[in-house]
Amino acid sequence: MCGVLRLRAMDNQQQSTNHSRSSSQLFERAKQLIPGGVNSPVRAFRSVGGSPFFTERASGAHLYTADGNELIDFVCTWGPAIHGHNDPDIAAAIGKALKNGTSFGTPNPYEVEMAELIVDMVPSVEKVRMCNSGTEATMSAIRLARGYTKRDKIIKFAGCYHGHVDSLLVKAGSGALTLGYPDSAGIPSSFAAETIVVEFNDPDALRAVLNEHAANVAAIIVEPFPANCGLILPDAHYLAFLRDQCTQHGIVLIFDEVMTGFRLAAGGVQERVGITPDLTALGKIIGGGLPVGAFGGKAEIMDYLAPLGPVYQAGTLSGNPLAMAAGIAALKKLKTNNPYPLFEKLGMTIRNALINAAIEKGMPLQVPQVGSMFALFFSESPVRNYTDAINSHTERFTQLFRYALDHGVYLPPSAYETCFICTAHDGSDIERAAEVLAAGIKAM
Ligand code: KE4
Repeated sequence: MCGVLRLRAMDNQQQSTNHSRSSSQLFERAKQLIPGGVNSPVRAFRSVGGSPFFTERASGAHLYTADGNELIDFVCTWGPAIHGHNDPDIAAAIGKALKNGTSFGTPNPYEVEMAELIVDMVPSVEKVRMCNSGTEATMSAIRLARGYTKRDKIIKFAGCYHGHVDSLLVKAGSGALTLGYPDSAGIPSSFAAETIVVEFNDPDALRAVLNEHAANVAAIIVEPFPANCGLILPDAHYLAFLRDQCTQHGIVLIFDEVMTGFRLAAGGVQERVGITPDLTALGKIIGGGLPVGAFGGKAEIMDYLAPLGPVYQAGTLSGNPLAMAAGIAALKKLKTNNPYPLFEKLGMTIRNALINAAIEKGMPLQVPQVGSMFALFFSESPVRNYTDAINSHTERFTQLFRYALDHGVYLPPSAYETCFICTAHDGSDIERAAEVLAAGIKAM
């Protein structure tokens, strides 16, 4: 029997003794002041029902809620907490930097060290520009590709989410798909007209588009392992196919590794599969939990950026010393500890528990898993693209989400997200979570 974790039944209505306000009280106040009561839509629990819990603090792989509940967390703040929450080395780095001030608005030594780390770790990156979110990173990479090629169109893949960039919120995944509007309102049709959407893992579909539009396509942007409509694994050679097509047509290949960067390998997917994009968008882990994004790649392209070149991009807090210090500590820890073999082991533990439980139950379940990322599709066959994903039994995911939460395990509150494992899950947490998720499937 694994170590019993002190868990309390999940009850948002429960007023815990040592908390001045419950999640439901906080949510009522929030809804008066913040649209939907949240600062990012996917947090609203809209697709899984009920109201979101509020987290008061986090440590390791655990969240501690305003209702006095303790949860094993598989969202990991949507990816950044790869070392677990409130990592002592990252906290110490922030504390040390804080003594020197919070923001200078001038170049600072931290930015140089961060740039050196990224160039050292990410194979395709010769030069890099820091920004403040994944959205800024992909938005800037698209603008740079258009400025460099002097072409207007971009190609993205159905279900991929690249942040809330106007030109990329077209058949997008993550919260947009979760809430049912993958094509957001407020985007002029003239903008959307410049974005061509193709089904992932379908070479013929891309060839057909390129036959007609290649000469006017600036960039193909792709999550190399799409993880915003659940987790979709690329067919063998598909990423190499994208690379070849971009090379052949002079199109900039952008890997959006905001989620997979530093997670699936120190150098992200591009190190794992040996494919070299022209530009890479980064975020999440790179900030150690503070707001950071970055984009980088071939120096020849990056030098089109102001102040060297004609493509403008800027940010008041870009390269902020606190965020840089946190990110440097996070990246250095990955280089030192090399947690990737551990992630493969922990990921397989969870996957095997889920698959075995589903077989015992006689319930069709797909669990795509790569390293510290996994997702659940209640589907009779493997999910290879957006269409497969939206045709899976998402209501069964919701059932499992609720069971897991009631038993102290927090999965992402949407079937169109991916679960994350951190180093702090090792040991009793992964065993307990595997036990709970297997029981949840059997209880369906
Ligand atoms: P941010 O602007 O949220 O930092 O990054 C946007 C982004 C870009 N590219 C990829 C591949 C991403 O997954 C994201 C953001 N991921 C979502 C979760 N699927 C963030 C969670 C949220 O929107 O609240």
